[in-house]
Amino acid sequence: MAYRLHYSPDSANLVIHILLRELKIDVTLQRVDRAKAQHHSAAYRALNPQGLIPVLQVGELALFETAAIALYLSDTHNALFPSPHGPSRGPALAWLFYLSNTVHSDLRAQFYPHRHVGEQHEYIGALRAGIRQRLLTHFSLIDQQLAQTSGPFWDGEHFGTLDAYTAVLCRWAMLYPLDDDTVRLARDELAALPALSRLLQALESRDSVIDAMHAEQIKAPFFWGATPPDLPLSQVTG
Ligand SMILES: N[C@@H](CCC(=O)N[C@@H](CS)C(=O)NCC(=O)O)C(=O)O
Repeated sequence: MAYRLHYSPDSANLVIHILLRELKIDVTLQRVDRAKAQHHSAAYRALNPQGLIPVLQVGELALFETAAIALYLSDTHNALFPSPHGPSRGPALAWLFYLSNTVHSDLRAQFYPHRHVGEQHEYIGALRAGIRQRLLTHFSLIDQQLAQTSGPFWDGEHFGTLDAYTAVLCRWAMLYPLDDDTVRLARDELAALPALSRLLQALESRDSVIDAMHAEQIKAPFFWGATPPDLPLSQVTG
């Protein structure tokens, strides 16, 4: 089966990219040039009608939505996520949906606030301050959940989909938006969450993470003290 990942460095594809490397799947990387708005082209919208990155093509299939792609990969490879009939499947699904439709969605609103309130700056400031608080609550909740495992991962000693997704969301929350340093989460705010910190530390030196980050022109450190990919700002997420 041929795999093709439509990606832009440090966009949501990073989660999928880590999982593909973890599963040792050969993938063709198809760069989407955000500066040229290639993701808004008719050709790209034929793959993802929302015009969002990423898309993973698997043979004739064009898959979009990060969590859905991750789950598809896990289910088709029987790895990185609890199997459909296992006892931990239900809770893992709940947290996957939470990462996707709450944490990731809040980050999207943080990066693109004008899409919610227009260009009126007084509203943007209030919206972003509110989202910042929400993000702290989300990561604190995740930390409490992670603290109940033997760690460092969501499934104790076994790395999986939830780990890659959580870590990438933490990276973005501390690094973006580049244009407003009052809304980014401070390193110390996440470092105060011990179980989450343990997860980020474990992923910093994991081969699949290092390989995916390097392929997306991202240099270490990837989480604490992270820097954006070495690209013109118009091509960088957030
Ligand atoms: N819900 C989507 C969100 C994907 C997303 O936010 N993609 C960003 C890049 S990180 C994007 O395409 N941004 C361009 C835009 O919103 O116009 C998913 O999970 O795949």
